[in-house]
Amino acid sequence: MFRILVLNGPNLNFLGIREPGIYGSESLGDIENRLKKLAEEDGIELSFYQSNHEGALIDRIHAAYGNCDGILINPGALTHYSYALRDALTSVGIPTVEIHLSNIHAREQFRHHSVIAPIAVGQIAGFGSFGYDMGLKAILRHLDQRQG
Ligand code: CA2
Repeated sequence: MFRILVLNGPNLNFLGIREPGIYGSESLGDIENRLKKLAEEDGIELSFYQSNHEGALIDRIHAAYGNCDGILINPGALTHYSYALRDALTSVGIPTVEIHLSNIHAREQFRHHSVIAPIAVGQIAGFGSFGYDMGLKAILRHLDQRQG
């Protein structure tokens, strides 16, 4: 059974409360509940963590070392500048899929670049909360293929 950690970064606790036009009307709790159902169908063990603090996210990534097979992460704005978050993901060596609700490439210039993308298995952006469902499928496919 694969163990997957779903991480969400700064401000994503505000999902469903403000800016539904950009980020949708579902709360983070709604998304997590849907993922739990999907995971049950696929026999996956999911853990969830959201923080507005870079260091707390890094600590959670370190804690995943040795007891987690894959990570789904929406790093929020840390995507665009946090080498510390990127280094944490590289340190633990856990395959990671990067997720964004919005199409970061169609927004302000500063959102076009991700420092996480080069060390991720792949990036999903622009499909709203469905991106998390896609990310779960994608990480499972990746882990299955690796297991051979
Ligand atoms: O599109 C995404 O998922 C982002 O990671 C969201 C981040 C943004 O900084 C990235 O460039 C793209 C922002 C998350 C803010 O979430 C809010 C949710 C509801 C209301 C206000 C902010």
